[in-house]
Amino acid sequence: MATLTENRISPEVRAERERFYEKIGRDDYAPLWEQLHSLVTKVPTSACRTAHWQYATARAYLDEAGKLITAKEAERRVLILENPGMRGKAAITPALYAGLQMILPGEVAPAHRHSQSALRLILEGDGAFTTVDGEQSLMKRGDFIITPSWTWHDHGNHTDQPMVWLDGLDVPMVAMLDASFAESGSTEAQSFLRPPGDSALRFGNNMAPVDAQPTPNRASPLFSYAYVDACASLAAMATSGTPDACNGYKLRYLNPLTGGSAMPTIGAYIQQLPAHFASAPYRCSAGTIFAVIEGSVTVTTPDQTFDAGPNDVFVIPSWVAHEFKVRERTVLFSFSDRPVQEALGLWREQRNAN
Ligand code: GTQ
Repeated sequence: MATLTENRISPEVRAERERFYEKIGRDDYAPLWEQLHSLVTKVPTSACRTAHWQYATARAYLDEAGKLITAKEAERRVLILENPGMRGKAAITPALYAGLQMILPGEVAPAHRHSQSALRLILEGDGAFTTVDGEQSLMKRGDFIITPSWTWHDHGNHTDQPMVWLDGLDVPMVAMLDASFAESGSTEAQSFLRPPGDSALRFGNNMAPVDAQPTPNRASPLFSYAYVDACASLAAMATSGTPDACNGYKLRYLNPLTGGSAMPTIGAYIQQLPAHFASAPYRCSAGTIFAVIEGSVTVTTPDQTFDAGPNDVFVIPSWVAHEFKVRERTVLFSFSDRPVQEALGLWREQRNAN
């Protein structure tokens, strides 16, 4: 990058500096002053762009993928949602990965575990299952399900309908830290160690076993957060309260043992925008992935406006101001790296941002 002084220096000095850079470059040094301001930027400036994936298109591609490869052969039959500004990186924001996964009737996605944390937001289907560390959960549309770091997980579908969900993982973050570990299970499906619903009964009733401590992976002991429960909470907020000017009625999914996010690296949220709601412009430093569960929303940023309907996914990069407008009551799920930024003292937001 050109420095401010560049125009004022003589060609001789310029050439001498270039020779110096080349010489030190051979010994793996580089001059900071040539790139200081592109490293330490005044505001976030990654290549990440606002982008929108329509479900109708995604669903047709998933159908095609379903004919080309089985879930078992693929291990995970997923179409990665690649940010158009960061193609080839398997990233939807610099820190996070998103994909759409499909399991057809009778299929199995075999057991494995990895240091990456994963979340699922169920988009389509009713009654396929995921098993996490020996506990099976049935999945319904709108449910939020977690696969914390280093937990065994396999997915399967004994229903007669395809099952599709949005995957969110901290893949780019773990790659940046060079902390990826993974292994395959010895069997396709795990054996059950606990009955279905066990974790919800132990930890989901505003109680916890008396000596329960946060686990080393700092993830919630609840694996599944049912959409009906989230809807009931949102409805209560909407019945007796005013919506937040930027967020409407917004809840975060939490780890009952810590009060923190359900997983340490990814925060997940659900919000209801009441009929005719128009949000105040808002931005924050956590690039955020949204999925529309109910209704539809017109999203406006300084560069673009688009409409997102049921099961559509869109991403708002760090520090991009955005406004939501809805006609009917709309429910949005979202996830971001906010808990990481908060833990490190980096997270910022600006309300009424222009
Ligand atoms: O379901 O385990 O989208 O391991 C990417 C990696 C899903 C999964 C993804 C994975 C999974």
